[in-house]
Amino acid sequence: MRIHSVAVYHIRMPLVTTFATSTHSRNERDALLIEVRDTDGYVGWGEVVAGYAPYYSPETVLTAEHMLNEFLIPALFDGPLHHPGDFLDRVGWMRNHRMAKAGVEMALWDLYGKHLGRSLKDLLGGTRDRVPVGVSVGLQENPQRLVQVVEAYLNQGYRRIKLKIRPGQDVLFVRAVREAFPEVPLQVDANSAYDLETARTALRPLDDMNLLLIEQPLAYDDLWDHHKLQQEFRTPLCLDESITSAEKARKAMEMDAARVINIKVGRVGGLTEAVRIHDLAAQQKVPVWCGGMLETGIGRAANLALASLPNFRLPGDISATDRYYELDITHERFALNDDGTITVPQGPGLGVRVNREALAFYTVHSMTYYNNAL
Ligand code: OSB
Ligand code: MG
Repeated sequence: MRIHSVAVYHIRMPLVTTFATSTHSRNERDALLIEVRDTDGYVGWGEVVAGYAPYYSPETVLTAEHMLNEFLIPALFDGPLHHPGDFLDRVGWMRNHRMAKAGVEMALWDLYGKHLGRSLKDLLGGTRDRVPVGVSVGLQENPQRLVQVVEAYLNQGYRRIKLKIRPGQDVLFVRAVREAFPEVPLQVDANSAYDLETARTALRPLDDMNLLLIEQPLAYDDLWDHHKLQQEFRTPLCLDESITSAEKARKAMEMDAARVINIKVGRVGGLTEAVRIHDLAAQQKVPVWCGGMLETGIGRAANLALASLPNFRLPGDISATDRYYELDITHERFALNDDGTITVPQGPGLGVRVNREALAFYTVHSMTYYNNAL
């Protein structure tokens, strides 16, 4: 694959419902889409999941654009690529900026799959054609409202519910949902809203609510305090923000700081690293699941392919398209099957096609880079 040109689109899409976490609330989502074109005329797409502001990760759409413009796109133009791994080797010297790298790597996997006529699922070693999914429910005003929102999702067919929590909106809210739906697989996500002391006391009652897991209660880069907290809780702790690489995952598992791992392609620097974490966790008998960043159909297709690997043993935050967007960037829309799963795309690469009209509609600005060395 010789890269002829790269287009970068900064998109902003309205969300169907406001999404509030312990850190912020938004009713639209910013992201970058990357379109890589090679000299054989094949096109690959990738999604950079960095947001408008550094609430979840230090990266933003603008830091990602800077990295693309200055370093990542020049690396793509620096000679032929035989595999997405060649690109990773060229940018291995760059510290952090994992979401920016992951977006480019995703586009290369799509391109690579199209060249070979093989799906991303097959290329990554996926073993299932449909994957169990759940829904991540943002913070709601009061427990009654939360129960209503959860009920609506259960009626749509979701089989697993994740509740966002934060200090003051935790135990009473979770208890209301647990009492209304005693059997539903339930988990919570604090997005780092507590410290060791406040978590010990505030989250204690959650340990008796039969939760699948408690996600990232403590600092976004912490391992050690999660280890300490885990020793006092029966409920498995799951790390999201803290796991930025396979190396971090190894350390977290060695110190019993994560009995479950949320894998997000962007957060860990791409699909290759995501598979590495999956494999490492499988060796340690630690279950993983696929997290979400409110992706468009592009990132969602990649998540589905990844979640088809065997150690993705818990339902992912990969909801149907209509949970997020009225009009998506891809022609394909993902729907929930009757068994609470979503079907993994089968076509070459990501297996989705971009709707150019929708793309133009959502684009804030775009830039095309040409390979001058050709
Ligand atoms: O912590 O999992 C998170 C969205 C933005 C930032 C962080 C998180 C989330 C989600 C979204 O929970 C889940 C989804 O994409 O459905
Ligand atoms: Mg999370």
